[in-house]
Amino acid sequence: MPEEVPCMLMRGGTSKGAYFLADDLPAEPALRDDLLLRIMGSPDERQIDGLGGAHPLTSKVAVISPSADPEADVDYLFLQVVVDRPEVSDRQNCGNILAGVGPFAVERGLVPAGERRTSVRIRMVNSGDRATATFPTPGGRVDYTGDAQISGVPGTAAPVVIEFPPGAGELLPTGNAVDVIDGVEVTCVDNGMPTVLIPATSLKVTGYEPPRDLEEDVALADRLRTIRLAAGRLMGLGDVSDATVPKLTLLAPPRAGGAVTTRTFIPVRCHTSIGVLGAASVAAGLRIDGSVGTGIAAIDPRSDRVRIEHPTGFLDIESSLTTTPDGRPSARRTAVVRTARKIFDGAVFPRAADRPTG
Ligand code: NQM
Repeated sequence: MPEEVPCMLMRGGTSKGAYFLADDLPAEPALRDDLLLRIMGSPDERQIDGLGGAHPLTSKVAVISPSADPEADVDYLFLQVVVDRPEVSDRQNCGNILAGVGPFAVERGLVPAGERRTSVRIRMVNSGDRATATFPTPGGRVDYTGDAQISGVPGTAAPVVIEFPPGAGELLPTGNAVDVIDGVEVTCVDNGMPTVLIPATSLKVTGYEPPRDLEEDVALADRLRTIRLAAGRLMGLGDVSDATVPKLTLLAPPRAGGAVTTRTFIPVRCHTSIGVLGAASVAAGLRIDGSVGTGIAAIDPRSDRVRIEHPTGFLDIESSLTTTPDGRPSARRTAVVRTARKIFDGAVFPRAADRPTG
């Protein structure tokens, strides 16, 4: 087992994670996951002995390697390191951590930098979907500074423009624009992140509460868990009791000029903003005729832009849909602007494996 592991800590969008070259980690998933738990400091709700930030949004890992796919430059495997359980999950993707993947690939020499900007074609291993990230590289070096501002991150930074071509999966995994679960009308949608859309008022909340208040609402947590377990089965995800997907997004009318207000559960903690692919799924879901967003969201049919309001501001998603020859809605284009920052580059020293006591 390596005593020190090359690692770059980066902020990707509104998340923070440890980025590794696949070659610097064990190839065997069980050994890799054991090492990552000891690097991040899990299981421990404070992650006091590792890099993790004691929240799902800051307990994330990206594993990058050159891609064998002719349409991609690099492969990106996302791993969620559970804070308080000895678990590492590859069952979800992460569009925020994705924002750091292109810059990391250039920094590590996997992709040559352009003279002004660089586009990196990324295969997202978790879902098999692709993305292209474009960011400034003046003089052949990644420049993290710039004037792009994203809600939930102080200050400004260089924009990372991410384009998602249509994915292969079903936008409506249950085949329905609306399903009724536990007496509540929901829309189960997947435009990169399996997500269940729920009108907030149908769970007796407004949808404008601060995340902490919602997290402390025990009755709400109970309802959400019931709905999530049933939705997971309907969406073909099987038993999701230990999975981080599907996410649950409560919808309420916009209050700040956007299309909708959201509170998203990931799936137990309430997101302080919203995930990128989660927002892409919300935006697509709102555009589907007859979805539960009808009558709640204000969607401008003349514009691709959907402004998703969330607890710390908003996230703009460019989203357009098309219809398949047999009449199913499907994503045509999804794009987003994020920012990323290199925080440190060096070596991380994993906590040693536990010794037997006594
Ligand atoms: O939906 C949190 C995040 C995410 C995921 C989560 C994400 C996405 O904000 O693409 O970015 O939903 O667990 O990093």
